Amino acid sequence: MSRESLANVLDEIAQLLDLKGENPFKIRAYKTGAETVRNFDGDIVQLAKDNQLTGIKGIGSALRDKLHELATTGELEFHKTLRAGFPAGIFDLFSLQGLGPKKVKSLYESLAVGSLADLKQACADGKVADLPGFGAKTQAKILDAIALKEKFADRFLLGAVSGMVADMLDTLRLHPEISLVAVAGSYRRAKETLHDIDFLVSTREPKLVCEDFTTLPQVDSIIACGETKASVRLNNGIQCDLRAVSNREYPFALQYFTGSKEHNVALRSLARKHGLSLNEYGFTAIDPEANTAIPADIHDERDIYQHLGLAYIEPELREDRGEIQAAADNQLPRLLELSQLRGTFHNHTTASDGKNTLAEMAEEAIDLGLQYLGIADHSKSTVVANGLNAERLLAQVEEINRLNATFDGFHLFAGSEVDILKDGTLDFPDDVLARLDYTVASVHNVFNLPEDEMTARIIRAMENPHVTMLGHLTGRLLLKRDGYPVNHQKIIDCAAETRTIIELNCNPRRLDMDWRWWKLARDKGVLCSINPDAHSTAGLHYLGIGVRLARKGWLTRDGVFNTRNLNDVQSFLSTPKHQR
Ligand code: DGT
Ligand code: CA
Ligand code: ZN
Repeated sequence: MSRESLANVLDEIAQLLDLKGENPFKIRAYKTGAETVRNFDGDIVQLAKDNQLTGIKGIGSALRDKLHELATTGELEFHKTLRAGFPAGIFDLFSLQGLGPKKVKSLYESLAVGSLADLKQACADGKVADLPGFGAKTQAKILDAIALKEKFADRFLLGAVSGMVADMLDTLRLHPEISLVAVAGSYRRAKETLHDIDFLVSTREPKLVCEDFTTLPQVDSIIACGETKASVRLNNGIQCDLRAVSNREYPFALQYFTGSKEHNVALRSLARKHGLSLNEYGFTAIDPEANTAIPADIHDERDIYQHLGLAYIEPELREDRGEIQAAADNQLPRLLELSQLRGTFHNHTTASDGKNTLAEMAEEAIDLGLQYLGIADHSKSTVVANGLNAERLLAQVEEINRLNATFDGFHLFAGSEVDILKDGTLDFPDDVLARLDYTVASVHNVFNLPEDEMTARIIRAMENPHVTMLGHLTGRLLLKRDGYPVNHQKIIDCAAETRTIIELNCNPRRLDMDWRWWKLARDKGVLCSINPDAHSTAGLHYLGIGVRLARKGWLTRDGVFNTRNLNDVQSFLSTPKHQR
């Protein structure tokens, strides 16, 4: 059992107890237990196996025994019994945006709604609107949430699968019959969400490799297993294909299965101009009579592009958005790399809704090799995240000053993630913001404005001389909710004019501003800051996925503010905004 599955069982118990109307303290104990398991600094699974959980804050004696049972047997009798009391489909209801346990409970008790299909039918019949505490508006919202869930069905977050993919790659590399291995498809192109994962290997024993692939520990069930291809479903639900080819075919297969489809279509039409047809097996002459030279020396993807007169195109750029012309003109950008980041902004601590202290966050940033870390806890209007008022914020600035005196070659920047209020004013007055090193301004409420009002609201915030950067532009939560409508073009123009940096929020659920806009922003001279929006030390590691999406947006070192070294950042921040 993994740490995550232990925590998930505890969360599920909390939900089930809630449905049963159990004592809130008992429910809270399971929720806290799940959190504790997720964030415990150490091998909690092993400790549970060894029955060594005594004395861990957040895990009482009842949970201790249950975790021991779970870790040793993979099951929990108490959980199974609870679950058996409800229809299996009820858990899908909890994942609907805006549907809490109270509402699920009343839907279940009053209307016997036990699945998404039941709920959809009950809404269609107008029964949900008649329930006390619901009404027509809530019913409409539930229908929207179901539609959203259906729209996102079978898609997964890039950030949620990357750890698993890396583990599988490591295992495949060790296989004695596999010489080359890669993940192709949307994963390799760093699409923010994926439908499936496409593994590619080269081998002389394709059938054997396909069979062995289906026995990887991450595999839940086998969909198909043939001579050169296998399809499986992994434990987390995502489908995963393996194609086995020869060494000679490998570069062609890698290029083909990396896609995108649109990129490949454009590349094939270029090949045709050279008299060649290109597919996953190789180049062939279109006209066998025409004496077309077939390249014999293709060893990797680079050779394929080169033969067509193109510079190598990084996978992230292969979306048919101008990369082929740029490669022909030798005008491709030299893409950003993780190692080029020198620090980062927009990070939370225990002062608001973060899980780690200032000192712990700083220590992690130092371990990551960064020269500086920007702190930006929530401001007072974001009450749910324990936002800071001016007094607490200024006390934090003092604490940051004290800590800074203890560092050598590392610096904390004192900032705030200040709320952009409904009218575009900020949650702190200018004289408070003036005491900070920098400010991230973000929208956290009143999402339902029309596009022009939302755009004007954000523009007003950007015009504030103290607003250094704009946080998560659209507020989207990938596979959960779409962003609020906002005019990107106008925001980018305003950012260029007011010298406001735009954040690329690296949280795998956000990745906001979207990669499709960065090329335009860069061309207009707008700087990007790659910000993890970390709510824990682990959250700082989101920088890696942020960099992949920045690359997808054609960003280079020059276009990214936090590639600058500490001195340059300090002098930038101390220069008045309009002179930057
Ligand atoms: P996904 O899986 O929806 O997140 O996106 P992809 O791009 O990974 O799509 P997938 O898995 O269907 O196929 C992987 C690559 O294989 C795709 O990017 C291009 C290539 N490919 C697959 N089927 C076709 C096809 O019918 N025509 C062309 N031209 N290319 C294809
Ligand atoms: Ca795919
Ligand atoms: Zn935020």
